[in-house]
Amino acid sequence: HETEILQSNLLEWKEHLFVYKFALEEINTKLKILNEEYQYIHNHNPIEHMKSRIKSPASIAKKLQRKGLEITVGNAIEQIHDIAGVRITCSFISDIYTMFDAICRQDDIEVIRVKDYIKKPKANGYKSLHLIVKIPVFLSNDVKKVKVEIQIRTIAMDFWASLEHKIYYKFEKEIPEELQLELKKAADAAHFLDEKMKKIRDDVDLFKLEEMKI
Ligand code: 0O2
Repeated sequence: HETEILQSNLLEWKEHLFVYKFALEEINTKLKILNEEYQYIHNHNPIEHMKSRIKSPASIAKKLQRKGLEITVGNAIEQIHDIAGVRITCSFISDIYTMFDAICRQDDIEVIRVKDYIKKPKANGYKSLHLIVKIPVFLSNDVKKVKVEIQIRTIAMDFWASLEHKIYYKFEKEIPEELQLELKKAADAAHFLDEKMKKIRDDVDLFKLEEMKI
């Protein structure tokens, strides 16, 4: 059913969705600049790697259906906030907030929503910082403010979320309680790793400082 709806309006969908690609390019450039500047000043790059994607019309239609909304371009633009998505993977938790602050300080970016699943993880253990931002895209006769979802997480959080996404996320049925518990334990283990690596980095910094004194 959803494919039929999409097929009949595919041209209209394409016309409205092409600006999201430009918005992603704008955001990617900004993030690359921030990362390189940070590397230059602090000799440390907060971004480990970055990935961006445009949601396909079929996935947008599925998400609209999941939300109980009619499959229209208007609803997609208004109600689906992650048509354009960037995932930033950072080395340390502090890098996540460094990037967050830097993004908030950019005059042409309007942060319209923040969901901090690091301070308040989801019940299954999911952690990530989610932002919805609006960024202007300058076209020949128009300026379009385009929504982009930015997910920022550490390598350990990404490891957990990527595998959990493959195994369980969007699982139609209820996950058995004992498996939910195991999943939560795995998330705790990922968090332990984040804390451990932070401690090791702090110790190395201290060590270097001591060496400089000698
Ligand atoms: P996909 O396939 O990754 O794109 P909203 O309409 O924005 O208010 P939404 O979309 O649920 O509601 O917002 P939220 O909570 O910010 O989550 C958006 C995205 O975060 C999801 O997109 C996932 O990518 C990711 N996410 C959220 N919760 C989980 C989770 O429990 N596990 C994993 N692995 N990822 C999660 P999509 O479109 O649902 O999925």
